[in-house]
Amino acid sequence: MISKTMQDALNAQINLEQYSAQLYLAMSAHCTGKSFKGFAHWLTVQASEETAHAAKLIGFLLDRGGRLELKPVAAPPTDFGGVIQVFEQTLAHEKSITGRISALFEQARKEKDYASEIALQWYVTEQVEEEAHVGEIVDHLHAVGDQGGGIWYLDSRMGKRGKV
Ligand code: OFO
Repeated sequence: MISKTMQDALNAQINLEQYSAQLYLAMSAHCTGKSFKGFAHWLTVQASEETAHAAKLIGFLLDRGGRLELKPVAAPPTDFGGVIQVFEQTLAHEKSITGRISALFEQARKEKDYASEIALQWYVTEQVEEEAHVGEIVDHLHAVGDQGGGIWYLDSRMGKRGKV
């Protein structure tokens, strides 16, 4: 049986994963509004991944006999500036999530909750991949700038996510 502390921490993380999905959907809509359909597509796919991350944590919590306590999900902003800023904010958000996952992992370790520690390893690895991937996108965006043909080329590449 999972501890109350761990249960609360996992419920908080589930809420954050749901917020991440909301945030990326809002960013996607923002990019669509600027006719960047490829960036919008990438962010919509990312939002679905975040929903799947929440679902995976819910499954784990229930398997451990924990109680799911869903809370209201905070409303994301509606304006994110230019595409470069959108992805800089995405990177900053992912870094903050990495911090939360590390704190959860630390908690599991402190409690000698090996099952949670092992389940959370997946999220530790996932955050490494996500930060690296988004960091690469930010680098490419800085390289091409937000004017000219380069950004439209990047937009068409981002539109291929999940279709390759
Ligand atoms: Fe949930 O994967 Fe990053 O945030």
